[in-house]
Amino acid sequence: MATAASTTSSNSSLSHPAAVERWVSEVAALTRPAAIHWCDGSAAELAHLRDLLIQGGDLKPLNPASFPGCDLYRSSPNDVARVEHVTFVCTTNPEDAGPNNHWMAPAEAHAKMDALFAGAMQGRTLYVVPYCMGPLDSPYARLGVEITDSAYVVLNMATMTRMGAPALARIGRGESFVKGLHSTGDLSPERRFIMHFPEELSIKSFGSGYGGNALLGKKCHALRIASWQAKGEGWLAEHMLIVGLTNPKGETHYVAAAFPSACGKTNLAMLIPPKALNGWKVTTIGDDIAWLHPGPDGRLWAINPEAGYFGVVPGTNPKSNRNAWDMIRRNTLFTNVAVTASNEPWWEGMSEGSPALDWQGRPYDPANGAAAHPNARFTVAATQNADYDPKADDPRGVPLSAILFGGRRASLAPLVYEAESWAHGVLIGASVASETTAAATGKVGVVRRDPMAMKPFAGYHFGDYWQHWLDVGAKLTNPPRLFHVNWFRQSADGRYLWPGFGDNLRVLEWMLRRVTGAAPAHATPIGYMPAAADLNLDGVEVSDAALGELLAVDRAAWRQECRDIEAFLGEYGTRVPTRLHEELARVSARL
Ligand code: SAT
Ligand code: MN
Repeated sequence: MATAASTTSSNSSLSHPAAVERWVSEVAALTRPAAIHWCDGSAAELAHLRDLLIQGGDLKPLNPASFPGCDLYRSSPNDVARVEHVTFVCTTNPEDAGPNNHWMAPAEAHAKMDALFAGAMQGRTLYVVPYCMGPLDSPYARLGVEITDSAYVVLNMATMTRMGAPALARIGRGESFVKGLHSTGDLSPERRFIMHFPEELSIKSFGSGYGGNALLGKKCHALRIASWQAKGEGWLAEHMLIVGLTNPKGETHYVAAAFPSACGKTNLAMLIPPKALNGWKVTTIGDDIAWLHPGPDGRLWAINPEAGYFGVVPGTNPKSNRNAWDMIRRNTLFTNVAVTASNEPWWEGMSEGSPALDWQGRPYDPANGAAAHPNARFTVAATQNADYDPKADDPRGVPLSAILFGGRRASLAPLVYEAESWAHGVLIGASVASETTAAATGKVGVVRRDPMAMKPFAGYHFGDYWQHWLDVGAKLTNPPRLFHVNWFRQSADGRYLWPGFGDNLRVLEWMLRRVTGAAPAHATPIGYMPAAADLNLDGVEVSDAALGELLAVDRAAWRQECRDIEAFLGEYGTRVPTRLHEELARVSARL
């Protein structure tokens, strides 16, 4: 083997499963690192990596008095979001990737990537990062190993996953694992590709150090590869938060919700009840990804495969998300925020302080745009959330009472409506549309279809994916109810019609009364809806006119929407289940 790499002595006691060892040797021969480090996930190891990054100037400790244990990392300015245009699903049959993915033949993709990886780690350390997605003792958890040359990625993976020796031990007991190979390369956008090989359970990512491009356990494994695995194994890997809602009588229901990136999943997962509903308690299971399994009891059970939050920072303040605000004041890794003169992190939407340096480290000048990047992020352990739900560590997960779909839509979509059936709900999920956000490169604010908020993340053909949703539903004798919500409805002059944030609990409260059979609703052509009087609106300022708009179905606009949905489904051809066309025809006929 043509490598001078050696394992560091600090962790040579780890026993290395042969399959991992073999793959690491192959990768080392190709990438030629100066050293190999097998991560055990210990506190000492993470402290050492942090010191290394600080010494190298990549990580800047923030004010230790007000933000103890917090650091700032600045990305390369051209590397601040996911890059969907160079993200590929590489299946033997191009049809399997579907029109929703970019496709490349596996052999061609491997050749392209291996050419980029050749010699890419010279002078660098190759980190072997074993991780477990989901509780370590859960039968629903899945294993992975990421090889990366970025210590920043290792620190993020240590927070976002169950990383280290116990995960490697599970692999050592013979469980299969996803192989994720990552190098930051030279960060040039022309040499940046994110390739998925679902048939081989492997990922190759080159040229980016950012978020979903580089923390391979997250979108690449837990959504794109896992959705493919889930299809074969009868479960669902979804882009959903999971939240526990306990009413004043002490009854708890769990709800999952799919919204596109940067549409408030973290805020909903950490909702603080408004005063009028202060007998309620909201607890967080997860804020981004849910793995859903039909249980022996006919219910749908959810685990959060992640162990931390990689949340959008701008807009976080005590009013929008008190828990997040408190949670990110210690032991938090900030990426691309601004800093104040007293070396505290600063971002737009923060009600105090002012920026001295912007996210690129330049003296702040409003002429350069926002001080913090709009997609600036915090990485923090989920257990730091004051309302962390210990059931997030339950190997069985939690049973779901409801699933919400939603997006950011200034017009058309009402505040809330309920599907008539599972199949109707699958149509509603498949038709989700939202205005684009800063989480991905490209123009912001354009409405695009984002089925189940999975457009960038479904690892296979959407037609097959919708059929799989119908198949999973058929196995559930006690399925969660399916709803659509829109917190982002605006008036003609551009004001939000609904206060959102904590007040969204008023809508959730109605849903849970639907689940228990206690709440009234009326049938509309698009589904069941509440009247204003069916919602608890104590102590909230929403005018009758606004409520009228929020709870109305504009039939002419919805007839056009149905034509748009029909055209959209048409883009997916014959793999779209007939049942979805039938459900759409029923809605159209009622309109
Ligand atoms: O994809 S990221 O992990 O960078 C964040 C997101 O889009 O949810
Ligand atoms: Mn997300």
